[in-house]
Amino acid sequence: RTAAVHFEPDDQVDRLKSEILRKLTYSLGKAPAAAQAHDWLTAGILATRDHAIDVWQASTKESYATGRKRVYYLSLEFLIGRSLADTLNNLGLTEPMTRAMRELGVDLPEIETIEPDAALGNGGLGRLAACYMEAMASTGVPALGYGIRYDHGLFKQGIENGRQIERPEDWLSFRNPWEFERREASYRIGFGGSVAASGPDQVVWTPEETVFAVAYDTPVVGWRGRDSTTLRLWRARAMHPLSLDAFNKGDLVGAVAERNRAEAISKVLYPNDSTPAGQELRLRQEFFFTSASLQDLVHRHHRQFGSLDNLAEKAAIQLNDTHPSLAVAELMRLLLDEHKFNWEKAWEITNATISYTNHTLLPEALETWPVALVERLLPRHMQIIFGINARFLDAVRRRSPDADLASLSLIDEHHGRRVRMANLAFVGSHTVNGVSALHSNLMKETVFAQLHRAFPERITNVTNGITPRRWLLNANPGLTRLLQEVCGEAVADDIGLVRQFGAHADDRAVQERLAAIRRDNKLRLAKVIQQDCGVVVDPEVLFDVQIKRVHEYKRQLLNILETIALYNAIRSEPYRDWAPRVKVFAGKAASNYTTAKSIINLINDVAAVVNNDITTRDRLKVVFLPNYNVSLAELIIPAADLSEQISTAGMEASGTGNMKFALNGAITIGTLDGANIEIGERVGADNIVIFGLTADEVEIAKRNPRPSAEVIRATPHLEGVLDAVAGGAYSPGERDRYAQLVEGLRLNDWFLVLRDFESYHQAQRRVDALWADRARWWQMSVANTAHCAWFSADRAIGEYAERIWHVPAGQAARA
Ligand code: 26W
Repeated sequence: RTAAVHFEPDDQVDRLKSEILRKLTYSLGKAPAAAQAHDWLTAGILATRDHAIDVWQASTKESYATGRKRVYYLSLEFLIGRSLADTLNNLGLTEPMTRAMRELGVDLPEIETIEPDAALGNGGLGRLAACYMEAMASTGVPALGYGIRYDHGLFKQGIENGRQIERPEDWLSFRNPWEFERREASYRIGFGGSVAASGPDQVVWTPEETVFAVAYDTPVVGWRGRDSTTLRLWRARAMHPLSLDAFNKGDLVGAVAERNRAEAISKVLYPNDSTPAGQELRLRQEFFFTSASLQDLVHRHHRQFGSLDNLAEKAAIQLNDTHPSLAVAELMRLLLDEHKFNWEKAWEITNATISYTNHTLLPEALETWPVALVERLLPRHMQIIFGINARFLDAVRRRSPDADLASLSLIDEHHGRRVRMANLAFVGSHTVNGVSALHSNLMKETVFAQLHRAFPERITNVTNGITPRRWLLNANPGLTRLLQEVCGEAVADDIGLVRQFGAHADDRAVQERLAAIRRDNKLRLAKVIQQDCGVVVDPEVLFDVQIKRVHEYKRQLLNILETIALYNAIRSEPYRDWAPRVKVFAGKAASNYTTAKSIINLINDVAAVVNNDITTRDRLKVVFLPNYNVSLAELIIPAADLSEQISTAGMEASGTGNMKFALNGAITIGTLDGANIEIGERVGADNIVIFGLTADEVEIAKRNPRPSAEVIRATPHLEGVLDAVAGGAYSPGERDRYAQLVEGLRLNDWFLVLRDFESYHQAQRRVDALWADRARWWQMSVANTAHCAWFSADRAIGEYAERIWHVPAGQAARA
């Protein structure tokens, strides 16, 4: 499908120029002479959006006309980042738009950097959803992504005196030129109230409170503008924005109380990554967007096909983790109460339509809600959940009398009766998937062991993927040019072609080109490091990078403790030929996660000491870049030599940053965890640096913990490092600042920081040796890029489409 008429290059530039000027004049009401950078950006986005709309309407029209099956991707998070550069690239308009802007006196790359970074997500799960929306558009899978249009995305992180401070994020303050408000697509979302039986399986629910969900649509254009998907985000509005009663009595606060309560639902993203907030407002968010999305898709299906009997043939609903688990109960409610299906038929349709992706096995991350809360907020849904549970447990009991019903139940009876959202999602889905081979296997053995016995066919694996358009073509144009020269222009269309790059691993000319590209990328990053951290770093040194949410299981603490050991070693033998390094950290900590915040503080305190020590001056630097987000990742990843993927084995479900680094040619130092294992299998054991306990060994180590004191005694240098940290060597103004952090390790090394220390330290010395042999290093780098095409999101989406959704892709995913 061709999106728009193709023009000769010059015509195209002229056309874009006049489109931009029209937007500036008639949509923004600005004369070119008065336009500020931000006005040019908005005009550029609006002009680009017109081109996206051409694609979008063609896609939508086609999928309606042919009655094709559609995917509905329900996610409480979409971590989008900036959109202009990627949209232009996918539309093939980067060149002409750059020229058009230049002829209007505007530097496009410069104004692109003032586009706000849409951070409607916390980390991996949210970014995955964004990559998948783009990959579905690129591979021709008709799809709608459903989520919440938060007024405020993930908080902005500042570092003050070495400590994280949170500032509110405000991405909508200049409006969002990409979106379309759809007042006509709005639904009533009920809360509370009472229920009364009205038929054998039917109930009338009379909510006590009702809020409106209003749709905001954004087109997501795929590669070469062949196709597009839609991101539909819901905003909460009050039914009655002003209570006239209260207003007339002079109660001005009371007059807007309903409005405030309703609009609170889409006010702000919860900044928790992996621990449930447990607040009522969060449950309201979950139901709000789940109900709006299901009402919308059921309504549209009914309008298109006149019946819901064939819903499962035309709709695949994917639950991105348990946050939208209420979809199971809400779809049942719509089928039973509104469309008068009987229970059996409604259940059959629900189960055939829904599937669920699990993203974490950390026990503290598994969502549960008190039965009493669900009952009060969603009385009908609680009834339905009990109904599902009774039938499910009955069926299991009949089939296998010795089954462990207490652990299968949708209700946890041990902690004051709570609804287990993972069990609800699991039972309600036809397929449940993990996000890496190891993770999917561990699901079967641990958290979902009993459910897996009850449904041995249900769990499958789809290893995560990343979009190569954003993370290679756009983030790393230098490497992309080289790959196109070596593997052909078509690598952009078929990332699988990077495999040919592998044949050039020993080619000196290729190695030199790679070194020059990396150096340029490092220079770009060095400028930002100087601006944001006030530290001058030399682009010739090894850039050793760990960027991700800060969490104990990700073990930034292991990295910084080993950095201290290295610092001590350099100081005691300053004349040895140390591989000069800069340790780059970035990442946010949940605002209430004290230990993670203390780790950030320690990294910054260590940086202050190390960076001011003249003995280690040209050997070691430590920097913590504030406010990690998608845009910063796009800058950092192409500049990385070494990628730190050092989670405690068994704890990182997959990781996706690991894939981005490897595709860009960084060498991974990592544990055998998540997708690291699959990266290792593809790039080969010689081209990755693996250390530490395996997931099986971690299991054993946890059952039989070795006392920390013993581990410390057996590990050279560790005692000194811990004593220094605990004794205030890095916090001279507050000597016991890290006493608790270190005491925690000594008491219970739950994440095996101490246990894996020596192995990690040795692995870093192997890195030193590899770096010293630069030809070897570039060989490894080539192998990483050449063998990581499989981690393309197009491949992952192809697997979902074929094995879970049963939708034909428009274009076969080639990876
Ligand atoms: C309810 C609290 C909560 C919030 C977020 C629980 C769990 C989460 C997410 C599941 C955390 C998350 O982002 N998980 C990450 O998902 C990525 C995409 O699959 C994986 O690559 C990461 O390994 C996993 O940590």
